[in-house]
Amino acid sequence: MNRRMALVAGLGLGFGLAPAMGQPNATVPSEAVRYEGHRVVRMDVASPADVAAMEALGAEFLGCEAHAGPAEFRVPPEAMGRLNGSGRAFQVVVENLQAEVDAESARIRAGRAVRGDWFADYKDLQEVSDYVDALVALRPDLAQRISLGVSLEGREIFGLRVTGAGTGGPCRPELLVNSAQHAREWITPMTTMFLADALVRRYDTDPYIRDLVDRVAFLIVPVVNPDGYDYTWTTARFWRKNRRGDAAQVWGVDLNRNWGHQWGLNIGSSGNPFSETYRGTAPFSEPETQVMRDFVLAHPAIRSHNDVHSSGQLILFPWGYTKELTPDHATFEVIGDEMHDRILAVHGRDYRPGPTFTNIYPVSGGSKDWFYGERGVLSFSYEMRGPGFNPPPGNIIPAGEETLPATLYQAEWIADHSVFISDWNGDCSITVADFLAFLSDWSAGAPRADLNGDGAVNVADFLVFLDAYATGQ
Ligand code: 0X9
Ligand code: ZN
Repeated sequence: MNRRMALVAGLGLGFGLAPAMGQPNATVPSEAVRYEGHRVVRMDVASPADVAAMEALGAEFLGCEAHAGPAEFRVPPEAMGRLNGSGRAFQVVVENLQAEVDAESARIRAGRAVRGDWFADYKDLQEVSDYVDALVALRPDLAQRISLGVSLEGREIFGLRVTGAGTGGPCRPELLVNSAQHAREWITPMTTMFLADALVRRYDTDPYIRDLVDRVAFLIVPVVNPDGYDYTWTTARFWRKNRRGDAAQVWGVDLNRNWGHQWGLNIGSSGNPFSETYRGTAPFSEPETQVMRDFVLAHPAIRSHNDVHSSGQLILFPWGYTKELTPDHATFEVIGDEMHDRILAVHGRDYRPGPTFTNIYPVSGGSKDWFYGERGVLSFSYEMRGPGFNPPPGNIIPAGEETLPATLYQAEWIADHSVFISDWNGDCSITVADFLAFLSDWSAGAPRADLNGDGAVNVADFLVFLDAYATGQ
């Protein structure tokens, strides 16, 4: 049994569950969730069964996947006796997790008083938003603020579009990079803002960046889950989901189980509202995933996507819902391997590439499956470097530095491979006029209509066109 499944089937003592069972919710002002006396312990685990046994004791696994070797767990005070009685060997690495959370927030508050590098420490929602504005103000010729819609609690889901005048022409492909679907993964908006910062500030001096920014439009959405993200800053540091609930309590939906491709499977998501992988009541039941979906539908030039998560040092691609390989597996592997090599070359970190289902664990209703399965978009995720959800802030810049060339490679790949099959008349938009133009070439047997390249123009080519047309490719 993999880790997430164990968590769902077990006691469900995720960090995020504490507030769901307690008072804090959207309607009643609430006390911060505290981790007083919670320890973090490290031990050697031999198999996922060991992780499941620890969860049965009331501990939470803090890794991204269960494999043999050292693993860390959060142990609430009431579970400590059970752990001591279990006879397992362990080492306490954090005596009091609340002290860590307090130290983190004190450090961030103190850091605000000194002017310094924006990437020196983590930033709250307002600070991220302000930095988007600052980058736009710096280079209005390259960057515009975009507003995609609003969250469940009415917060703006914002981002920026970065592209140069350059030579790319009106058909330029778009790369969407988003982060913080999961609220507590604080290093992820820092990483995507690092990308935005590099594109804007290095455009004039770095010819590689300039060329890509001229050929590709970068759409960067740093916080997909602004309600959850804000909540991790004000109330519960380790909250994961959005803030779905009722007047009595908030349970939250895991936004990365709410996307509408193979949604609702019991492998890779949960129907239990108090699970950390709760999928919601229907595909796209949540405003945050609706906003992202509608944005993508309105941008058919999005050719590639990266949904940034933490942690575990992985590069993930579809599928998440099945162990079957996608028809584009070879392409995903080529791109994933190059991203891996580029990351490794920067600071020596090994981000293992592979399909979500086998490289981490089953995920159904995840964003990547929808992007690829419904839109034909080459969709990836990073699981950033850890440890856990609050790596020391000295990791922010290295994390940004190492993933930057890999994300630029994604852009390079789409810049080099962006022929829009269904833009038959070449006007950069895909409309019924393209359909009619294709139809006329196809029925005349024009060589150009031999889309599968088998030397004949027949119904198989028609189906290739139809599929491309339907998915905006
Ligand atoms: O469980 C998840 O959603 C991701 N791991 S995390 O520890 N960051 O929560 C894995 C996500 C795989 N990605 C998609 N299918 N989009
Ligand atoms: Zn995540």
